[in-house]
Amino acid sequence: MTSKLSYNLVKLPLITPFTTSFGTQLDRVAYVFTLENEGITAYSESTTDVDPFYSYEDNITAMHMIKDYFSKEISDLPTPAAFMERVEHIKGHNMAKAALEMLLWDYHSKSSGISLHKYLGKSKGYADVGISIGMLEDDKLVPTIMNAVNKGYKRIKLKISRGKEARILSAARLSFPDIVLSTDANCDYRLEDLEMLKSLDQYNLAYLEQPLGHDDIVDHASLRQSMSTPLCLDEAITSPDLAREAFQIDAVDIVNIKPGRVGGLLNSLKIAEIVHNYGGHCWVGGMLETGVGRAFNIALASNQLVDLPGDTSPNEKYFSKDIVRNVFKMEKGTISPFESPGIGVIVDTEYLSMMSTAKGEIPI
Ligand code: OSB
Ligand code: MG
Repeated sequence: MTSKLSYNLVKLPLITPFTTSFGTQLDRVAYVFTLENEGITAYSESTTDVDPFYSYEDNITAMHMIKDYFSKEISDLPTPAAFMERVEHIKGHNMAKAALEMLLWDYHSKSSGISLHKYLGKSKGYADVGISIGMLEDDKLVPTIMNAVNKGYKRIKLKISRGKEARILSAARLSFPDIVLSTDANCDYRLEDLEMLKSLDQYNLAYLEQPLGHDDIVDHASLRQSMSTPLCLDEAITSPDLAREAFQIDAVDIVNIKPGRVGGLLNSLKIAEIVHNYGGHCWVGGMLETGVGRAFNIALASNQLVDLPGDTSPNEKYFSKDIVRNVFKMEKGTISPFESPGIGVIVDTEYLSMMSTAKGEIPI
């Protein structure tokens, strides 16, 4: 077969710097992969970033794993399930695996002539949308929330960090007593901060996202017992097994599913199923993806098992110009996935090339 795998490392400036407890991001720097075979062009995006601050993976580790281990497993264009079986013995590196797994999903749904959300099955045909708002200067917080509420977002999530939580959440609640509000600590607390974390119950949050360690579920189980606010896990759920274990030990109410973090869409669907079977809830998160990664997230978020609004804002929240020609529009707090085959995005190859700091081919 004459398939070709290539990559672009794009650097797109964010409209607003994005500050979490682990740092401030000014640009989205992402590997975009292209797979060409017999007239079909498939795309994917690695959710890794320059720094290993959200998880241990970064762009360089992802490229190493893809070049040295994973790319050779896609030359015969296996199904995503077959690919995942072949790489199962390679530990971790879920974001790198996911980049190729999702490339195969786009390829196979395109070669079947079916849109990805339908190809995945059980689609509602739309995704409910919330917004993730990074930490801002005090005077910008309330206007930013106001703007998001006016745009119709169905849930507002505010990033917090140790020591800043009360200022941020009390300011938000004072101005917006009734909005659906959640907060994300990105692992900034420890169980010793129990009193501070318990004090968050007063803000009537839809949930508290990932307060404790990135690889912890046991302390989260203790914390959950002491709080009335539902607990959502993000970083800590890196596999279907960990999702099951977290529910088994009562460590979680809600899972933020990110296909990159869990090794792709197949594992994402498995996790959604597990969450559902345990009576939990889930939503699809994001990693500030370009229009390519965003299209996968929105297709997944359209699944019937995804029952809460996710962090899948329209492209315009992130970039003044995206690398795709067709951007998502939000209407009444929902976004519809594209109906053309695969992820359905039309990549602006000229702009992609212009914004690339590196590009190349990976022999397969
Ligand atoms: O924890 O959900 C997170 C962005 C980068 C890294 C981690 C997270 C996030 C977000 C933004 O919250 C989600 C998005 O809008 O893509
Ligand atoms: Mg999170």
